Amino acid sequence: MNTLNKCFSTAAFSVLLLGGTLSAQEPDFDLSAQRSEIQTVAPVPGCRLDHGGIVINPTPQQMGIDSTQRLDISRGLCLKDPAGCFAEDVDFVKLADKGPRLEILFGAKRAARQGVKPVSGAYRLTVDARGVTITGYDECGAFYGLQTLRQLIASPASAGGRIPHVTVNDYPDLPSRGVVEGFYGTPWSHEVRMSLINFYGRFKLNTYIYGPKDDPYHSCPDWRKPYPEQEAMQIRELVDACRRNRVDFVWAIHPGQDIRWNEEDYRNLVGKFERMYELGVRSFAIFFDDISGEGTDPERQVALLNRLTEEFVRAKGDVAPLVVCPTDYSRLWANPTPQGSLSIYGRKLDPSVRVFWTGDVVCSDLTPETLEWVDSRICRPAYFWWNYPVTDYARHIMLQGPVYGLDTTLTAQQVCGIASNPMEHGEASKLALYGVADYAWNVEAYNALDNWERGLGELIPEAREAYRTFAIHSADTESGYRRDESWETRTFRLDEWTAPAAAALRAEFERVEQAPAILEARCTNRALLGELRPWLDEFARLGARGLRALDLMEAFRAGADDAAFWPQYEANLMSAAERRSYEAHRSGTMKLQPFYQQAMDDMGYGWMERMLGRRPMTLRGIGSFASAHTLQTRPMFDNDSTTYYTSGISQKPGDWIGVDLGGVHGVGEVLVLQGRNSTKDVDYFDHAVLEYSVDGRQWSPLLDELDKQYVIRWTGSPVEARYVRLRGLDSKRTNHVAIRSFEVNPLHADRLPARLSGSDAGDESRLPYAFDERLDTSLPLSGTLELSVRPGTEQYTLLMGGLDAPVRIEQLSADGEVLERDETGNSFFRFAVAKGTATLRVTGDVEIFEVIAR
Ligand code: 14T
Repeated sequence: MNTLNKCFSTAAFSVLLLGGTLSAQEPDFDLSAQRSEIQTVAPVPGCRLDHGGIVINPTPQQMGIDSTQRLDISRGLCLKDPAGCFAEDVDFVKLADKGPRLEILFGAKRAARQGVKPVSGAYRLTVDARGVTITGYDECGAFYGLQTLRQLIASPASAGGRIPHVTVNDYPDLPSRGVVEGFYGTPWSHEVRMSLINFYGRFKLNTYIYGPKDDPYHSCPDWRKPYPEQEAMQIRELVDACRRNRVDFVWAIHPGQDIRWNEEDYRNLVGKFERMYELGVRSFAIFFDDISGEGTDPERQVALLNRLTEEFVRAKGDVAPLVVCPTDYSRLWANPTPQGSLSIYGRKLDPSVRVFWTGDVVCSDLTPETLEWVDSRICRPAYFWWNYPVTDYARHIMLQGPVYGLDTTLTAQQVCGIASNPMEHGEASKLALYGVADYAWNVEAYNALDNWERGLGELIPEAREAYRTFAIHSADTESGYRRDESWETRTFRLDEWTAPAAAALRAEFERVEQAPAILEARCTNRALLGELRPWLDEFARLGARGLRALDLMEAFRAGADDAAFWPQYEANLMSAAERRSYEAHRSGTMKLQPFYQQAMDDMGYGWMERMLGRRPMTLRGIGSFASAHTLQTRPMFDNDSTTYYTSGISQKPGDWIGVDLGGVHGVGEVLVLQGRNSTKDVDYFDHAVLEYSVDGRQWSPLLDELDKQYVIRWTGSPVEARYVRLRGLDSKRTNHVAIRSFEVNPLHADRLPARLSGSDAGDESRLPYAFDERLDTSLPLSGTLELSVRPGTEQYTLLMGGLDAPVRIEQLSADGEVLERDETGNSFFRFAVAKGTATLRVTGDVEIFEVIAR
């Protein structure tokens, strides 16, 4: 039985995304209605390489190594820095006047003589018998030469301070490489930002765009106001840190939700830019994403950007060209016509302004096709805003997988840069940024898997293997931007069990269980550990229940004794609280948790069948969406109307969602509850038919022509069915579909021959859970459960859990005489029905999973 009463109110005007709640502003529309992700999971490309003990990220364009020759720097290097720019950047080497020289030079002419490519950031680095020479095309290039030297020295091949002779000729492929702090949710702390800025410098990322959606001074309501003293000081510090790391600090403003296209707001905007200029900011961006109303007018946006370019950027002389994020930032809703905003940008926007683009959908791959589409409209190479590893639409996940989905044939003529929008967990985003840095620098050589393998060692060298174990199982989004996960793990169903497969999986679950403690003990980046901890805690539990599931499978297959099996099985069921806690910090969603769940379900159903002497009705999701065949459908059957299954992709007429009962049963009642959270939600079939089938091919209607119905209930004289489904009919709707409950033959507490007595004996509405032939539901009892014994019943089996004290079981005659009294401390209790018993009484503080009569 379901509690239908919960959560029928609506949050119609807040932006709700796939389970996550956004909160910066509250636009008067539901953007998620249009959100759509592509649900195919591409495998991770690339392979692990042997780097011969030299690890440099990003991968240099050209590097020649002569390992037979070494330069000994153990007694220090003699710095020759004629420009005097790098004194603070050589802290990784010992300086000694008498040592071999470390010469750092830069400049277009000198660089040209050395064959250095004339682009910002390019450099040549040589290590030979005379010492180290770095020649940058510009100062930034020389700084990057130093970063390469730093990594060369730290590489295993340079052990003992004897570095191999090398010649590196290197340059970035894409001019802009970096990060846009552009997510909803808690903005990064100052410390995390400072740490990340150093990280950008070390890995040759040159851009940090500051635009956290939930900074009120970036967005509504306070974009017009100057930052308060303390925040202003911190921004000044960020600007300085960026300067030290040769990173452009780009300050973004998000004024579109309430901007008025008048002189006053123009002045407000310039005024704010002036205040930021005073703090040292020299690069600016304007974001018009996720807004509605007046602010979306592309003609006005262009006029503003052009005027700012003239009157602010050019007037100042030392301010970089503007960057804009259009309202049409993804192909999903961009107007493709010549009247669309992108084409207007193309015709009218000052050519110096760079334009963001997120791809075909909000979180999507970077492909030549999507760039061709947008570039031909905006008439310039787009600036790719990559919505990875951002998790603001699914805050329960932690993305630690390889960075892939970025085409390796692209050039700066197609894409002028890439900015990654990361997680609100800044430290934990570094692994992904390590990949973005590699890709953007050397597009063609990018090897996703190898980069990830290196990144793990860069981030937690003290416990790389444990980190790898966590990361490989913490990669997918389930229903957002799909990422491969657990690709080295093979799971299996109960009937596919083999000893070798079980041994391999056991070894992995052991690593899973142990990884968190190893990380806790060894990881020196405590800030990173702090971000990971809630996930690590859940990860260890996942490991433990996976191991116990493997134990149970063996016992089950060996035909374990019923009384021995039940308590172990029960102990490995997740309580509602455990489930909630896992849901909040999920990992292993692609393979590990589904393995556990499937194994428990398979054993539960199999065992129930043995206990009942017939196969119980089982519930498995089915449907036209790929995810309908995964355990993501479980929330439809969990008797909790606050959890739901979502298609995760758009619906089209004919799409359907339903249940496979595992066999043909008499179906007399069906109850379906549509929508994610309310009866006003947009994610539902607004025109549908409820159908049943015996074979899954021929369907007959139970209820036809359902019009805008969220709560769908059918009762009637039972039909024979194995499948029941809700199918969408003709409709213009393209939203996802969400279903909170899909119940077949729900038991009704008031129709059961049982009741609770005693004060606060329990929640009467949960009575059915003791009789529903399901092991994943239970009735919490604290008091007495009384039930009438059906004549002919010979034996009862009570399946219980959470016994702290013994439970009393009494058999009573019709006139109330106690015929038999037992006490048990066992969660499995089976007894014969005494002659003349009419009523059974169970008293105690206990969880009753099932009362089985035979
Ligand atoms: F500016 C854009 F390019 C962009 O991606 N904007 C937001 C961004 O701040 C957010 O972090 C990102 C990932 O969730 O997606 C954009 O926000 C959305 C997109 C939606 F499709 C918010 C709600 C949506 F329904």
